[in-house]
Amino acid sequence: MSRIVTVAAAQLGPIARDEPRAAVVARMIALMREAAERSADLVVYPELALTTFFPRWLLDDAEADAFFEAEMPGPETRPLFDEAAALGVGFHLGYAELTREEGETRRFNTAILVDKAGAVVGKYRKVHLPGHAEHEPEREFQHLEKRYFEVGNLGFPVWEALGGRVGMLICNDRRWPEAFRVLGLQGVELVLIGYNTPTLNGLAFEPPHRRAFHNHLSMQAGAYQNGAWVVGVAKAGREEGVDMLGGSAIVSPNGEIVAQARSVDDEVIVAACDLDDGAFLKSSTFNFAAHRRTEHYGLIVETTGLVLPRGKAP
Ligand code: ING
Repeated sequence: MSRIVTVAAAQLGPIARDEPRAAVVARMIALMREAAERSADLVVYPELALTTFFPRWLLDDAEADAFFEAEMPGPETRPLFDEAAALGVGFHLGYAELTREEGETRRFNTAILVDKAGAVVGKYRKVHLPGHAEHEPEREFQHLEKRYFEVGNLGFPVWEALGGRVGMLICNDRRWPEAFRVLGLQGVELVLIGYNTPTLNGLAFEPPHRRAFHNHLSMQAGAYQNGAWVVGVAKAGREEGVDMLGGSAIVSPNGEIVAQARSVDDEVIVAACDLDDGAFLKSSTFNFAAHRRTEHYGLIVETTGLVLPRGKAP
């Protein structure tokens, strides 16, 4: 039996700081139409897909809030939802979420999953926020996600959608095996990940080829070790003077890259993903019930970071 979901990774090239949302949405709709022509059931967009990667600058509150969405869909994103419903495709969208919860204004780096009928079926808020909260003048460019976003408060959910079990991570989350494993323990079959990854480290030299390697290494390992498809989608290219990594990829449950973007511009790659492809791995090599031994993983002592055999707490 097979459960094919045809997935399109809709990579975006650079978005200028002053590029209107409407212009970006028009680019996204063009990619969605191409994906639909190629029989896609689902279109996956990058992290913070509607704007430039604004955490690269120190901004005042008003400047920063201009990059957030106070409603989703809002007037400027409604055309994307309408187009998706008209084409009969689902989509994933990363964006900066401004919301009110318990009387407080909250700001998150968020991703939503929208089904073929245009309903938001899932929301995830980025947990692993890289970078720093205060301006660091020694950096070539800033990475102020800890300044502009709160740590996500929705956990790592998995939803029944598109005929399978779908989860989402955002960018830096993919570097943390625990994030994939929490999804894996819920039987995830398809993990959607948007990313904005500078090709260079703002602080110290790191060869660009290594950034590209770590990007795919993280996603291929996450896919294989949890027997799930992983779709990683970049905001790529030279964006406001900073080179952003491309390399959008669709990775099979065996960790093989089955489709990869070649450009650092707007580009659609497509793969027919059989959600049953991970079943053998989940029943054998990564049969968690049969092989995982959590009782032997020891006690992680948060303060020291030491992993101690049970019963030997300091
Ligand atoms: N960007 C980068 C990412 O995790 C980064 C930041 C790059 C951290 C390389 C560590 C090493 O891909 C975002 N937005 O998380």
